Order: sequence, then C-alpha cells, then structure tokens
Amino acid sequence: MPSMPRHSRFGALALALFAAPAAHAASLHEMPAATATSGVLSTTIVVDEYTASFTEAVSGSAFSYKTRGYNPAGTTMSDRMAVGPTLRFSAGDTVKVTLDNDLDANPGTTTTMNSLHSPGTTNLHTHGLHVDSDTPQDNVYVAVEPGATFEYTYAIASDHAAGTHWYHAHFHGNTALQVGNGLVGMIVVEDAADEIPEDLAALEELALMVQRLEPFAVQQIAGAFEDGGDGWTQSGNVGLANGDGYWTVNGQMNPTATVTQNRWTRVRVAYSALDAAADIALLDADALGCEWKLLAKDGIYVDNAPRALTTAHVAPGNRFDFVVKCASAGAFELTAAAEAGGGPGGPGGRRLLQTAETLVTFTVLASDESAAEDLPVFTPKKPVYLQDVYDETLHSVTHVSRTLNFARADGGCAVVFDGAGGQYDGTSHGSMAVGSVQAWTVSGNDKHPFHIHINSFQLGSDVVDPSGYYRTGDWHDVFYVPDGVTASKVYFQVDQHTGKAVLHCHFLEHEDKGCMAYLDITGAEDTRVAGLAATALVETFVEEEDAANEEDAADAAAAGASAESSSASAAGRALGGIAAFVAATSFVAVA
Ligand SMILES: [Cu+2]
Repeated sequence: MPSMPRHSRFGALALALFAAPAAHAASLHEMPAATATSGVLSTTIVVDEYTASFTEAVSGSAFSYKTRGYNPAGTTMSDRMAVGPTLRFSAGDTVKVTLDNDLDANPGTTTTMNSLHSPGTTNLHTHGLHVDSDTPQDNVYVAVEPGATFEYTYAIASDHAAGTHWYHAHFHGNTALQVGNGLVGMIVVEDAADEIPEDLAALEELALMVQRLEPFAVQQIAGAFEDGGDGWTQSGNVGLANGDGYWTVNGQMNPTATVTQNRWTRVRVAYSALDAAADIALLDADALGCEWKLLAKDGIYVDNAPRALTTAHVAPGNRFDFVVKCASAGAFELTAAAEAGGGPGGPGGRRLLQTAETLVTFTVLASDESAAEDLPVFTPKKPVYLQDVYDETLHSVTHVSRTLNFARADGGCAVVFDGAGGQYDGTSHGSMAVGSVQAWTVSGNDKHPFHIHINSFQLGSDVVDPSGYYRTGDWHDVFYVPDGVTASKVYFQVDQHTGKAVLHCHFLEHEDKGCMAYLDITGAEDTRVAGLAATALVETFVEEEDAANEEDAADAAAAGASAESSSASAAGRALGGIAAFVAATSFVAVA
C-alpha cells in the first residue's frame, strides 16, 4: 500500500457513536448456510459483480460502488454486502463446491509475474482446512476464467479437527482486489460428540464474518491493474480517503444482536481485511458483569480452554472463538481498532491503533434463569496432526530447522529461506518431506502476516506476551507479531499431504506482488510423523477454589508473568491432561 498518511474519518465520529448507538440499526444477518447431509455437502457458489449501496451508519450519507460478491443475485443490497454461504460439515464428509464464475471478461491478456492482472479470473482457497493442495482440493493455482465453472471436491479426513475457518478467492495477481471486494465466506467444521465438553457443544452460537472494507484502497488497486483496470467505479462516496475504511459484520454495518442474561453464548469470528490488523475487544461489558473467554484461535481450540481474554489481536486471515456471559441486562459492544497507516511504514508507528469502532451492538436480554455455571476447563480431543511438536522431547520427534524471513522488497516483501530466495517467480522455494517436523525461525512477520496453507503451526516456548493472548503450544495459520510480543519459533507437522505447501504474506497486495512461495512436499502420500497418537478430550470440572486459582492465573498473565507461565504451561503440557492444568495453574498462582 502507498505510505501516504491515512486519516480516520470514522475515528473522530466513534465517540459519538458509542454515546448514541445508531438509530434503526438492523439486526444481525445470519449468513446462509450450506450444510452437509448424510456425509455430503454439495453447493454452488456464484461469483458476480453487483452494486453495493449503503447508507453510512454514522453520517447518514449514501454511497454505492461496483464490487464483487459470492451469490449476490436476488439479495437486497441496500443495507449489506454479499457474503458467501457458511459451509458447515463434519470430519469424514465430502464437500463439493461448484464455483461458477460470472465475472466480466478480463480486459486484457497480459500476465506478468507479480503484477496485478486478470481481475475476472478467480478460484477458491479453503483457509485453515487440513486437506490436499492438489486438484480438486485446495489448489490455489487453479484459474477459473470468466464464464467457466469448476468443481472442487474436498475429502475431509475422518480425524479432521473441528473449527472455525473461512474461504476466499486466491488467484495470484488479483487476490487483494477480490478479497478486498468481499469474496469471503466462513467454514465451520462441526464439533464431534467426543471432541469438546457437552456443555460447550450445547451453547447457542453466532458466527461473525468481520471485514474491514477500504473502497478507496481497492479503487487504487483496481487502477493499477496492468491489463487496463476493471471498470471499478464508485459514486457518492461520502469522502472516503485513502486509509479510511468501514467495518462490516456478515456484510452489515453496525448490526445488533442479542444474548441472554446469565447464559453463555458462543461466538465464532473470522477476520478479513486488505492490510489492516486490528484489536477486537468489548466495550461497556464490565458494567454488566460480562465474562469473556477465549476458546480457539485460527479454528483450533487452545489447551485448557476457556482462557481469560481482554483483547483479540487479529491480522487478516485470523479467527477466534469466544464465549460470553453477562450477569445483567443491558447493552455492550464488540469493537475493533484498526492498525493506523495500513501496516508497516505508516505514520507514528505500525501498531498505532485508530479509535475503536463498533462491530456489533449486543443487547443482553433480561432473564429469570440463574447464572450458568463456569464451563469445564478442557483440552479437546486432538488428532495426530495437532499433537505437540514444539519440543523434540515431548514425543521424541526430530526437528528440521530452517529460517524464514519476510524481507522488505518491491511491492511489500519477499520470501527468504535460510538466506536465499526472493519474490515469487513461479518456481519452488525448496522442499520438505511429508512426515517431517518443521521448526522454523520466522522474522519479518512483525510487518507481514505469515500464513501457510494446509498444515497449521504452533508457537514454541520462546513466546513472551504480557497479554496472554499468545502462548506456547497455541496453533495458528496466520501469525502477525504485535508490538510487545516476542515469538520467533513456529513448529508444524508435514502431515499426510504431498504437493505444494503455499505460504505468503496475508497483506494480500503484498502477496499479489510477489510475497509468496511454495515448497514441494516430497515423499509418499499419507505419511505421518512417526511416534504420535491421537489424544482424547480432557475435562476438568473446576471446583470453586480452582476457579479462583484460574482467575489468579489470568490476572498473573495479564500482569506480565507470561514468560514464566509459558514455561510452566510447557512443562505442564508434557504431563498431560488434568495434571497439566493443575501444574500450570498452581505454578502461576504461586508466582
Ligand atoms: Cu507483506
């Protein structure tokens, strides 16, 4: 992105917004779901242009612009953007998605490497799924041309973990344009019966596809296409300037939602943006006695969930699941503060955050029911591919070490392994063996969010995060290091799937301009890391005294004891299950 100063028009208005929530706010739109039945999900997703028309929530001004969406036809777009159907299925299912590209023909035929080109070509990336990277699964080298259709068929492994994921367009050369337009949708791999505690599985649930949309930046990107732009237009644009953006949730601006007093509600969040990380938090929830706890990040439950939560740090591509319960009726907000300056190089420092703005206004409905008990502390059932590998001694694995640097380069960044490599040139950046355990020392991802397809990675024991959001052993597929956090090691299993392992910066204009690479995964398909076995759900029903300890632990972590507590967690994890929880908790409580 250009590094010219960006101004937050909405930032100045945010205080007024908090003081007086926008009148006539619409209730949260539940995204349509495409759900598997009898083990098969079959759906068609149409990609098409449409005109988005908004009455801006704060100023009341109207604006409209041409954009692209999943299944936009037949939808009234006076109050929301198109968002794709939520794909809901379970481990062992077959998922068939026919992608029908109704976009306009490409304006030209030039396809220079790492240029912005071919605005009408598309494809699908299933971000977070542990599936194959070859056709007909998660092959982002597929090009579905305007007027064409393509049928993806994903074989979801019988041991695939449950989780919150998402899908988006991923054609190298137009990813920023199409995702920036809003070609996104959520994926939910349903919880299996024995995967998480019954109390949690039974909760009412909301799914929030959060997007920061930046029409001005998208217009600039469209104008930079080498094949002549794409007719992207806007009118009545209410003065959006570079760096200005607005938030949508499930395609709506500032919707309202309800939860019930004294009852836990589960919320899934997926975050998409061009180039703005954000801090997501609650506003006015303390006064209602709300408890807010983390369940999962990037679609994988954290160990010893639920975990105390104050702020969720999200970069484009991140997800997080939480539970919330409020003791009093009233209203609170889920808010987001976007990184100012559109990422690195912006004025005043990268992590200078704009004023928090409202994502969703929640009404806590009064209820006579008594307060729900604490959820059990649990570590979910885990498949082989999510067993801890960050420490070689835990399961006698052998690390294959290498360094990865997202180095500054034209257009954003380049991918450098062990001191070699550069911007994407269509060829492999190297290889790794299926069945190996990779131990990467990553740098540059404090400026460029590191994302890898197919195999999620876990953080190592060098994590230091006073906020407690990042901890040793946590799994991610996007990792963007905030200020105040240090963590350079990531570890993952190269499990079962051979083919291309694609990785890139999730500031997608950087990716389009060459901050992308793939490694060839070599060896025999289906090979797993030796010596690992799946593990069962572990629940700890917290006695009152333990619950107090848990809160102490959270407080200690928030107060900055995370370096020690990370070590304690690491040691505790090695013990396994309940013992691990007790060990980690008692250590931190003492500290
Ligand atoms: Cu980047």
